Amino acid sequence: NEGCSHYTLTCSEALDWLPTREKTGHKGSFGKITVIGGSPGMDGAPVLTGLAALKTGAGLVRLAIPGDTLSISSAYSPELITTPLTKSDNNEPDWNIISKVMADSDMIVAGPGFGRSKTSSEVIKKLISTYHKPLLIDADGLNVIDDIKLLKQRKETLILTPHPGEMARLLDEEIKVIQQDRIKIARQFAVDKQLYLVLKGAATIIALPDGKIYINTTGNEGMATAGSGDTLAGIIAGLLSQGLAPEKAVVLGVYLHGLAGDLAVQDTTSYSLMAGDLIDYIPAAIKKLI
Ligand code: NPW
Ligand code: AMP
Ligand code: MG
Repeated sequence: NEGCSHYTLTCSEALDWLPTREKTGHKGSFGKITVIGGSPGMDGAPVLTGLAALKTGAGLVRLAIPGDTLSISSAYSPELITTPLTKSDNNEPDWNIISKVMADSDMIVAGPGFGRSKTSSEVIKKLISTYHKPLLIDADGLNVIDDIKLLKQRKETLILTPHPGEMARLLDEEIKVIQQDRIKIARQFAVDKQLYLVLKGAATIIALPDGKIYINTTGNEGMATAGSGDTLAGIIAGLLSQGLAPEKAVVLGVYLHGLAGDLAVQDTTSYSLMAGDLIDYIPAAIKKLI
């Protein structure tokens, strides 16, 4: 029933869903994430994703980045591990390394800053069809999906986090068509393809594969800034990697991302808020709940 199934997450539910940290846990207990992305000129995006995942509580984050960009991305942060995704001589995907990365990760985030190259397209296709653990696809990872039928064939957890421009490309529609009917379009896509769809923007819509819809209540216009969505992908991944079920990780992740934005904006104003501030305010957002 489309008329009576829209939910919002309450503060107390958010606390209830927050994964508990085992006192004797070690970094392996809190999940190993690989972020696949980056390309010349967009070397910062996967770093934002990785740092947001660590701040949310992930145990270990590795960035797998094309060789020509790796050294720039790896210079940003000592906490992130990096691996070259491509062969050193021709920048083609290194399928041996990619197989190792797949075996070694509890989940993968693919797409931030990845560009729309042949390499991106081949890697995303391979992940959708052969990676058997949870997969989150964002940003250019969405832009290079040329056959959406592939999404339906995948059996394992798949989370897509498009902004309206990316959703429009996926559906080969105009942005205004998406925006006119956000809930219906998000629900149809999630149910038809049996995946978790986060349609971003003011009042982000989260559509679950069973047709249930959440409308997010946190966030503000200061978050309309470069890299904002890259941090959301990391927050959702950080929750998933700590064992939270996908339906809770997407809803709580969007809520926490917006809450971090609402707390940050009190200090930065909506003019000056930047994606890095969202990462810096993840602890305050978590503290607000506990
Ligand atoms: P318009 O035209 O502005 O009105 P793209 P991208 C539309 C990486 N980044 N409501 C928008 O509309 C990302 O990870 C790297 C309505 C335009 O048509 C990606 O890999 C950074 N429309 C890559 O850049 C920091 C909306 O979508 C189109 C909308 C490209 O990502 C920045 C733009 O989408 C960036 O994150 C909304 N709420 N939101 C780095 N430091 O390395 C968007 N649109 O062409 O996919 O461009 O989102 O910047
Ligand atoms: P991206 O376009 O991928 O960088 O993602 C932008 C992020 O900022 C998404 O999580 C959006 O929901 C959020 N965002 C952008 N504009 C607004 C707004 N006006 N109000 C609330 N959240 C926003
Ligand atoms: Mg984005």
